[in-house]
Amino acid sequence: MIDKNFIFPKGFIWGAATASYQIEGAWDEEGKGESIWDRFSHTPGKVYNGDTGDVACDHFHRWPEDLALMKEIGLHAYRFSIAWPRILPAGRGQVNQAGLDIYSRLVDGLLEADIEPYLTLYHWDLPQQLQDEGGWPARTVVDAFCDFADVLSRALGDRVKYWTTLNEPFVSAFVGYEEGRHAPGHTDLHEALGASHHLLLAHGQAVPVIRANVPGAKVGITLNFSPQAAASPSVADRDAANWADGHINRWFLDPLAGRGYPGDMVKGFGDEMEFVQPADLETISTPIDFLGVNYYTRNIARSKDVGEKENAPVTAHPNEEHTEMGWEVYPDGLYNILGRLHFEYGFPAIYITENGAAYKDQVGPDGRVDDPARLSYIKRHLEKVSQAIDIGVPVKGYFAWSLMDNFEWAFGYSKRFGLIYVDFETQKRILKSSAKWYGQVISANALD
Ligand code: IFM
Repeated sequence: MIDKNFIFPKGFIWGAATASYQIEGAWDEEGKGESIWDRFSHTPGKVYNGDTGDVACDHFHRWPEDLALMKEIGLHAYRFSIAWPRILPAGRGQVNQAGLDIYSRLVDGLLEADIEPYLTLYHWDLPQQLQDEGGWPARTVVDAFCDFADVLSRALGDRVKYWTTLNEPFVSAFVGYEEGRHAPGHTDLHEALGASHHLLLAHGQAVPVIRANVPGAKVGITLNFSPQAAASPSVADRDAANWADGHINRWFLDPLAGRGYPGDMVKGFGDEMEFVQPADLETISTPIDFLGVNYYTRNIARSKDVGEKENAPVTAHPNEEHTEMGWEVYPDGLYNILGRLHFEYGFPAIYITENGAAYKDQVGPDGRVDDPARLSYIKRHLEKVSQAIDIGVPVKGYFAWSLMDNFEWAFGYSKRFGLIYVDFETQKRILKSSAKWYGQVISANALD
């Protein structure tokens, strides 16, 4: 029985999300070029256990089966991303028709099943050839991205109405080019800042391209958000929280909202940022139709500059509950971030494009996968979404991350986020109990 907290406004969209490299496999089939994640995962020592996305969930071949499972859950919408090197194996130029056909068939299948496609152009699998030309830190990537957006929106724009340019540019730029934990594995702040600027510019330049090709398109971008709590009231910890907020939340949000790069961060990075050209910020702030919000956890910020002894005692304690990623379960953070986005920034519409949790799921002796912790995680976050809607935040839909267990980047297959369990040896899929519960929530919120 679904209680009244789970009755959402009419028209609210219920979906689940995936990303190309995490599920498709078939890394070198049907004319696909190499991506930075192919190169990275094939480099020893980069991914846990030496795992790669070569096969992943074999969704490339098994998508009809996955589509049937989406139907069984009752999803209204499916958020997926396009492998850029399947479409343009060298990043630009020659189009691989076979690559376009694959996504075209998926889109037709979704529409036949009454599932709305929400397409993300870029979820981290840059063509390796573009990386060889300098990758995101090089301005030439911007035009290449716009060509990619043009080819895709011409091919699928008659059927796909919801377009997201980028997923989590923070991760592409800083985790890929500064921390080096993701492809291409560089550790250079200047590169990361250049990458972040060119990602934003590519987004801003692609928005009108998509709109020109897709009548009635809804175009947006997805950012990852994490509220920051100072570990103590000390000045140092409060500064650390403000810095982390600037880095993770404001660095992308402010330019998109037409406020330019946050001044405190520009000063703090101490970089010349010579790559910012006149008019770039105007392009970046081209109005969007929706903002995608990915939310998993909050962060407790503790200054590194002040020794534990000098610092005030930690007061913002993480609670005891953590997911398998070691991330604190903190549903209030979603409510806080939604309120902030609405009242301080005022985007016309918001979708929760990712929210979910990794746990150690196991197949029981009866062949079922019972995942009460994930169910509870999603339930408590949905309650917060509902409360945010009650105070006026225009949240239009929710996408669980993820439709199915998949390749969790540098963690390989060691973390399971899916509503659907995947046995990576046999490729057998099993709906977890959270998927069945989610299906009940969806049917209690029928579209008509
Ligand atoms: O798996 C990722 C996804 O690709 C982007 N957002 C966070 C998820 C969990 O780490």
